[in-house]
Order: sequence, then structure tokens, then C-alpha cells
Amino acid sequence: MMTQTVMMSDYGDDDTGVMTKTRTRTARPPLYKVMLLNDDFTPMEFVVHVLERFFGLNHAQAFEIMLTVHKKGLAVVGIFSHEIAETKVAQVMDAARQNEHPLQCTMERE
Ligand code: TYC
Repeated sequence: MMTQTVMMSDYGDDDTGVMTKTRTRTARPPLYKVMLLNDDFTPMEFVVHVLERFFGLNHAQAFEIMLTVHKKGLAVVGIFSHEIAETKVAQVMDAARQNEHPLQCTMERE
């Protein structure tokens, strides 16, 4: 059995009865937008494939985002922690390079 003694100091009360503890705010880790950029050469089917493979989108969702990029020039594909965002960007850029497409993927702090 565990026993525990709670002391005045645990409440920030020193022996004079003066409160000395201050609240510490814990910041949430920053998030990053991963964006896909349009170009005139990457085939639409390749972009759809990349979105399905690396962003867990179904075919309809992937096609819709691809069309948004095609029409507007860019779109946010997802929002992630720094490490996950870097991995997604690297996966897309590697796949584009391996297939000799100029597709560009970037990340930006939210
Ligand atoms: N604009 C390209 C085409 O007409 C298609 C495309 C869409 C390319 C999205 C890149 O991120 C992109 N073949």
C-alpha cells in the first residue's frame, strides 16, 4: 500500500502562509500545413495516386484536391506536426523525382 503526506508547500503555501507558486503554461507544439503546387506537366492521375498513397485519401477526395490545385495553383493537403509534415513532403518529392515529374510539395507553419 502506498501512503503519501501532503504538505502546505505542495499548495504553494510557505511557512508564513504566503502563496509562492505560479502557473506554468504548457504550449501546444506548432502545426504545419502541407501544400501541393500546380505545374503544367505532372499528370493528373499521378497527383491523385500520390494523394491516395501518402495522405490516406479515398479516390474522390484525392481527385477533388488535385482539381483544386490544378485550378487555383495550390491547396493545403493536410495539417501535421513538424516531423510528420517533413516526412509527407519528402515522400511526395521522392515519388515525383523517381517518376521524373516536376510536382512540388512544401510545408509552412500554421
Ligand atoms: N496541371 C496538371 C495538368 O494539367 C495537373 C496537376 C495537378 C499538376 C495538381 C500538379 O499539384 C498538381 N496535367
